[in-house]
Amino acid sequence: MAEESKLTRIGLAGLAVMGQNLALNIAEKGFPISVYNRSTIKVDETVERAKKEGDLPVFGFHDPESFVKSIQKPRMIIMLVKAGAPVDQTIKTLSQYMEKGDCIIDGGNEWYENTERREKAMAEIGLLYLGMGVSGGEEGARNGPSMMPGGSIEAYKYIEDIVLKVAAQVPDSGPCVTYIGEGGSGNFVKMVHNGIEYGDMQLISEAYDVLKSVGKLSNEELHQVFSEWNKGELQSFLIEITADIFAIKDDKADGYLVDKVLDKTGMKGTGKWTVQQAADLSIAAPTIAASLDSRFLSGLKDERVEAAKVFKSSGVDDILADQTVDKEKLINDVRQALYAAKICSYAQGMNLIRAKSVEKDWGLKLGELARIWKGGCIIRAIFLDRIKQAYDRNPELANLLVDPEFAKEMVERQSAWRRVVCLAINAGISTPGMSTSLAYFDTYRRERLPANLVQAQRDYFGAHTYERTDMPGSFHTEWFKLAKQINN
Ligand code: NBP
Repeated sequence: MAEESKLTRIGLAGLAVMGQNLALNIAEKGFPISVYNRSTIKVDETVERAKKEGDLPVFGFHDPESFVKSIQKPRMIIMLVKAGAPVDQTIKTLSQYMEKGDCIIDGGNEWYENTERREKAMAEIGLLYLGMGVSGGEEGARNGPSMMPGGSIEAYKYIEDIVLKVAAQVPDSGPCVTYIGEGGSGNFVKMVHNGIEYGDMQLISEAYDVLKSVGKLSNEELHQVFSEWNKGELQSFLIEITADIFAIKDDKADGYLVDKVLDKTGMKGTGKWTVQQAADLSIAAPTIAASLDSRFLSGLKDERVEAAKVFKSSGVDDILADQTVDKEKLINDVRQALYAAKICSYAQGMNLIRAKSVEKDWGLKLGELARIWKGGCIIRAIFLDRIKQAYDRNPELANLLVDPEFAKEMVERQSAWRRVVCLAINAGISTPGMSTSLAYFDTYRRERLPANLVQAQRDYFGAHTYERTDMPGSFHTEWFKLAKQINN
């Protein structure tokens, strides 16, 4: 491979699920690729797969030096290893053989500040750096993911022709990739994408719970309902796979597999980072936070089993049994509740991205982000086109909820949404995502909130001052003294 004519166009290090599939995708699009992994067995597996899947131009290397030297200059190397220390170790391993002007691209779910730290460190030795969030899981990586590259624009230009071809292609809106912005913006946007994904999954699971627990729908019926929903405004990857899941029979026992899956959700950290960032930036993201809390609570399986015993005799099960509902009406209501709550969740995610963009001066374009999420990624949905249009209509839109089209949709769906939340509350079924989304909507749309009282309390016990509705300035009142006079 050392001859100039035989050098590959790009390299990829880290051949687990994502790396292996992305390497094959790149090769299939006509870009010869060198591959490397710490454990060499994955290198051989990848080369073997490349042969089987059409003799793709994938060249495997067992040592980092020959891997790096097999790539044409300036060398572009994508890393897809576990975020954190493995990324630093891989950079150390590879960078010693790289030369000025070469570039490292981290395709993992990395914390954005780590990318910014590494970009600076790489610049000191003349290397370029990109943090490129990749979404779409195994299937997306192989056949077309959504990619969010941020960092060195110069480096992006070197890989632009590759990523434009490798990304998912959406008719009428193009490849699902764009240069996101400077620094760690690509990782940040990917992180919020994952936060939104948490929200979507939680809301879907609540729709399932209400339909199953209150509406008593069977798995066959749930399959039908979700398949039907996937033909309309809710059409999306997550609704599609949900419909599929309900149809899968258990291969180890009678019944459906979904009923045997333990009700305990794992997580890797991007949802938590999203909520932490929202708090840091004073952005309300209650739907995403509720999704995260639900994962925490799901993890307390043993405690929940005990709690269920404690409350069994207190009537909670009876509440459920008492419900009689019109199935068709319930299905229709839940569809609308899911859609309206989803708008709230996306509004929160988009506001978080905008707040960070302002803080970091990244100049992110929200409509363009909605465009590159239309295909390839886990949250891909027909609905994202609407979001893109909303930001195209008004790039300064304060909140998706007040876009005239979304506002109209929220109003049309609010009665159904309120019915579902009330029904769930009365049935003792928790719908934290749908309920908190409704509270977000009701809070955001109200001109006057009870925050006057909170501020009065703060001034009462802490002299924190308050503003008045009828005159400018900052005021403090001796509430305690006045109250004492009244009470005496
Ligand atoms: P994993 O996140 O499971 O990481 C496995 C890879 O990291 C292997 O190649 C492994 O090498 C390598 N690695 C580890 Br672990 N420690 C290392 C070290 N100290 N030095 C060098 N290499 C090391 O892989 P993945 O699921 O393919 O994900 C890759 C990245 O993409 C992650 O950041 C992930 O969060 C992100 N992501 C994953 C998905 C998904 O659906 N899985 C989707 C989107 C994004 P080894 O083989 O020698 O152990």
